Amino acid sequence: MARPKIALIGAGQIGGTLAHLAAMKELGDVVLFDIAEGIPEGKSLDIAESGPSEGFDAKLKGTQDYADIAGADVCIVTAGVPRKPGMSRDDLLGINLKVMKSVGEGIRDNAPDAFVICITNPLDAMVWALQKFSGLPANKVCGMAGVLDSARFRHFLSLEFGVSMKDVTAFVLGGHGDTMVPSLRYSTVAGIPLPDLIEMGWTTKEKMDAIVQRTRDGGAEIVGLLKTGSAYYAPATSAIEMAEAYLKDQKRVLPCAAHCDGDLGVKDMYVGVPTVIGAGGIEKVVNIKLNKEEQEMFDTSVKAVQGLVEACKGIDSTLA
Ligand code: A3D
Repeated sequence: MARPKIALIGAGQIGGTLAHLAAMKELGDVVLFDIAEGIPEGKSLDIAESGPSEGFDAKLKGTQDYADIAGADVCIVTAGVPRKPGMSRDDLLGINLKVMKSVGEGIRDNAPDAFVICITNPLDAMVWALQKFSGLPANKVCGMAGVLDSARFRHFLSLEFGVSMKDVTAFVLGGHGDTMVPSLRYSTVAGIPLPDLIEMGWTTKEKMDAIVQRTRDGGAEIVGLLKTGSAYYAPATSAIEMAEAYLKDQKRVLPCAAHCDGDLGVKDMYVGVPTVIGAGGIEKVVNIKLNKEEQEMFDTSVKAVQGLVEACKGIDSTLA
């Protein structure tokens, strides 16, 4: 049986890291596509040359030709520009929308059966536009943000509690932006919800609130430190977790930007919700119950995404 084919559209910081991870985990053969000549070819060759030491079997190819992604099982999209210090994700909308158009058409024409994971920001609006431009079924197109946001939340919680990250679960809902909704109630240490841990005196509400804020600002914290771009190791790892769930039909329950059509009260929009990812793509959106405070925060976040979607329609009339 042939190895699965993984197409990475965008060979920048995240794209290169994705290629390295996909090869090391032997998820399949990798095609790295970018408009920048030499970059995908150079990164592919460099990673392939790490194969003998690492001991993986995977072919890598760099290209500027969409024909090379033909028949891909998974496409992970990072094409576009990242933000610089002082920029919000939303500042990227106009330029990255144009990129989504060409990428969506490239996927439509060459890899229409792929499971597509978008990472390009502003995430929720870009994945919405990418699905429209590609015309792929909505359950086969999703966005990576929730896995990363909840990984950041889990990391900060494990530091606060002094316990293994493996025993911390965390839940983040809503759009990938300043309005994201990290949920204390649905986040646990070994199954014990955070509000119970506050009651037990293991931490305080103030400390939890500070961690929630640090999670919301997680991307900006790294942009501020790097100065020349945004995070790439953890974003790549998060998308690989989603790709692996699809390729191995793992039925993982992961938060991601999924198409909601009535789910959690959201109509025809992509927003961060808990999902089940397996061989059918986004097999299910988990319609969790929110309390009043969470619902208000979620609604604010959905409204922010809605504003960006409307802005996309204003820029490209084919989306209206
Ligand atoms: P970067 O290293 O600049 O790579 C982007 C690549 O896209 C570059 O190599 C470009 O040449 C290429 N590119 C530009 N236009 C096209 C095109 N039309 N077709 C194909 N390739 C093109 O950025 P990065 O890898 O650091 O980040 C990529 C995107 O991910 C940015 O939009 C970031 O904002 C976003 N990002 C999202 C998250 C989420 O959690 C959602 C986290 C981190 C970064």
